[in-house]
Amino acid sequence: MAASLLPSGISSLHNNKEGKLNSSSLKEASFNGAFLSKNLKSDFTPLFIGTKELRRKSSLAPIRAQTATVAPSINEATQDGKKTLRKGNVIITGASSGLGLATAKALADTGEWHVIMACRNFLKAEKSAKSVGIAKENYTVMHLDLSSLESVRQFVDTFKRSGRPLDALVCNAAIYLPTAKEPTYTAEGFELSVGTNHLGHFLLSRLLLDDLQKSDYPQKRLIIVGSITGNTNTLAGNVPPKANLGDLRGLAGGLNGLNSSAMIDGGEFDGAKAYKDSKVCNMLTMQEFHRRYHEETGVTFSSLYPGCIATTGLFREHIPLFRLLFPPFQKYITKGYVSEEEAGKRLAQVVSDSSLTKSGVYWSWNKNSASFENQLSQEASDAEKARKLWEVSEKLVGLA
Ligand code: LMG
Ligand code: NDP
Ligand code: PMR
Repeated sequence: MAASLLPSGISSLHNNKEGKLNSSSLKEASFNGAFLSKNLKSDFTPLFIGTKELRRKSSLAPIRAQTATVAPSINEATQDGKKTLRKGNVIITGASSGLGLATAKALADTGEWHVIMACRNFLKAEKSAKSVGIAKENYTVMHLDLSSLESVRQFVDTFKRSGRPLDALVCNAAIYLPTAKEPTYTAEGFELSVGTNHLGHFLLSRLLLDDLQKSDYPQKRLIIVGSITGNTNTLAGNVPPKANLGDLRGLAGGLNGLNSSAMIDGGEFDGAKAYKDSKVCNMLTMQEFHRRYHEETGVTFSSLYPGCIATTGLFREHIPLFRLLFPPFQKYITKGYVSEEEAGKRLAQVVSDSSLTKSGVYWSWNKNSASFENQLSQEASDAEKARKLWEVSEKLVGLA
């Protein structure tokens, strides 16, 4: 089973030599290969409600009165008789900056997507959307603080009440605390990096899987952003401190720094390691979703390394010298650098490109920005660890 999850074709490590891979062996992925051609685009209008949609709406009868927008059904006849697709609805967590914002912009600009920006800072998200020029009708900001499971539940509840179908969910938000000397904690008392990046998203995606499954969109996708630094089969993943979940004893103990360690493996707190560990959790979770739910739900589960976006807010807690040197280091030395805009296009492909439908894949890009199925490290593709992580995580977030 594990073997079927392993990417095929490419066996190379995803280090800075990616650009030297033979591009003929790589899957070309064009951003223009989205579901729809522009001329078949439909307006997002509540006037057309198909029978399938009506059935869905009626099952949500008690809350229909609060529903501001109703999506038209998947196929609706236009005046010239052609069948068109309604806009897709995608939730992107942490869309107020960096990769999430660039992805929101890329998807919204196609005119084919309505982006729900799931953000902890409502005002910042609104300002960011305006500053990059996302058209008003193409986005909605909704409050979500992933460092509170209560907030996650509230977000899901509000989203479900909106009556909007869900066609794609992008778990993108993350924090990185490389200079923290002591652990800090989420509302429920989990170490903040793993609590936010992994546990918050774990609960969110579990609670929204049902909505994805119900979507009548041709391709339903759940994407969890991973990273090269969590993969020890790469040079970047070998810069200390290295990711290592061990036997998950700290996580099983509640990650609270009281009766258990604040680190997943039970070790001493290290903020940079906690981040890398959380990325391993993200990549393992994607694969466990695939194993448990791909066949049953038809949802495509994916992860990716978008490239090193060395200028984002992710490094806000790092020392100023690092923030100064890191972008030129990545641009001129490792050549792993990618702009926010380019990275946003990559993630947008994983959301909507009709050639990236394969489930259980960790996507990466070579220098020419051609996507390929990358190989995860041994730990990040350990099926047994993924199962254990799933079971421990569902206990911690109150699902089991
Ligand atoms: C840990 O340390 C911390 O302990 C932890 O708390 C946490 O912060 C964690 O991952 C985060 O890091 C990491 C430590 C690893 O790394 C460093 O301290 C190095 C920081 C490097 C940051 C990048 C800046 C690189 C500066 C290059 C200047 C570029 C200027 C560009 C100009 C372009 C001109 C065209 O420590 C180690 O991994 C140990 C080994 C590190 C040895 C460093 C050797 C690296 C070799 C790679 C090339 C480096 C560049 C050489 C400079 C050439 C200058 C022209
Ligand atoms: P940014 O810091 O720019 O974006 C992170 C986003 O997450 C922000 O919008 C931030 O909100 C949000 N966020 C943080 N905490 C919470 C929370 N508790 N609840 C809700 N939202 C929260 O970083 P990037 O764009 O670089 O990171 C995006 C993703 O890309 C991450 O998953 C990261 O691991 C991944 N990645 C990044 C790489 C890089 O080189 N930058 C490389 C590989 C992967 P706010 O704006 O309010 O702070
Ligand atoms: Mg790394 C060989 C290529 C390469 C790539 C693609 C990255 C990506 N890094 C590479 C190499 C190196 N880095 C080398 C040789 C060093 C030692 C000088 C190095 C150091 C380094 C530091 C200190 N790198 C870092 C840090 C961070 O604090 C960043 C981090 O680990 O965040 C968790 C980081 C990153 N390097 C990357 C990428 C993508 C990151 C940041 C973000 C992430 O993984 O999400």
